[in-house]
Amino acid sequence: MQRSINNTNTPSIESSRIALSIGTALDRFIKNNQAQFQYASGELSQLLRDIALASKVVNREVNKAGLIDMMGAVGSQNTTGEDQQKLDVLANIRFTRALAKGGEVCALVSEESEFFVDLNNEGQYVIAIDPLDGSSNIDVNVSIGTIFSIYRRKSPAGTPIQESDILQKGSAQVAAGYVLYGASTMLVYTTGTGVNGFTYEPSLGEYFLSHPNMKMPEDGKIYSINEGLANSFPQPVRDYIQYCKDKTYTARYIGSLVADFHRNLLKGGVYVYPATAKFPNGKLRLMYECNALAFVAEQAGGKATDGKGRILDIQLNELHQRTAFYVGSKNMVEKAESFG
Ligand code: AFP
Repeated sequence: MQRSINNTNTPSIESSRIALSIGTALDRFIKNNQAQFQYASGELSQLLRDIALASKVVNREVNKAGLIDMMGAVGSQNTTGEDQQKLDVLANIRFTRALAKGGEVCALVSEESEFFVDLNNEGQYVIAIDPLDGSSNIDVNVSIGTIFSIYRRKSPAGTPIQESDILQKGSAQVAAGYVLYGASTMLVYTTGTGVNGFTYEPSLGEYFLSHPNMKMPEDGKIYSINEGLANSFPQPVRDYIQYCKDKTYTARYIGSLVADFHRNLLKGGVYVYPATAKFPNGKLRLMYECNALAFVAEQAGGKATDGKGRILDIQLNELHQRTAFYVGSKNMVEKAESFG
């Protein structure tokens, strides 16, 4: 006689200790939540899958970066006679290729390219990406990341891409997120209905939901700022640093935006990159660094400003526009801003 798996005499599969649940895979999560998208056509889902796939390839390259260096420095040739690429160039190629193949993207803006890349006029989405942020940290084996923003184009599909499709405010993002290549690799993203984090399981080659519905603590005790540049910060920022010291806050600065942001998202803290003498408008790029993290921060209950106003409301005038960036726990960002 067949027995039901719910039979009370049989230990349920869910509670079995010999087969612990591995959780929800990214693919399934995307599919289950597809109906929440404003445009539930499946195209955005495919796009997120393409990003995840490219990130797995980049993760593989990042993991063996040390090995590649041992085999030949940048500028040399590999065994097949091809020029060896710097990892950030390689990451750019991986993401561009994955996004071009899918056909959902009409234009791609990347930190690695001066102009936008015209992909497929039929595509409904514009992507802004920093394929490998913090790449100066690669040589020393410190965490780095990929940051991405996804916009819906304004002009009709099938027509040539317009400037207004690309230069949209951050508030128009339909999805955004980042991949952190760290002690473990994580994909964190939002489609405007909260933030979810997935951890990569290398032996299965899949991301699994590990951080559902992430919330940034409203307060924190970590401040992340390149204090070595303090002499060239505006006085209010220097005053704020002094305030943090008076409060005996903890200083944590990796110099890898994704890693610094991710830590503060989990633990509570503030990241500040203000205007400096060298970068009077701030160093970080609005379109493919700040907008995405600002969207994630807000969706997790945090805050992101340029010291004066909301990052997501800044009008974009050029692809590689820079901005000052204050992001993190709501109360800490507000306190930093209150210094003027
Ligand atoms: P790289 O990609 O050139 O390493 O730049 C990284 C970055 O844009 C961001 O990840 C860091 O938070 C920031 O620069 C660090 O800048 P400083 O070295 O000026 O502090």
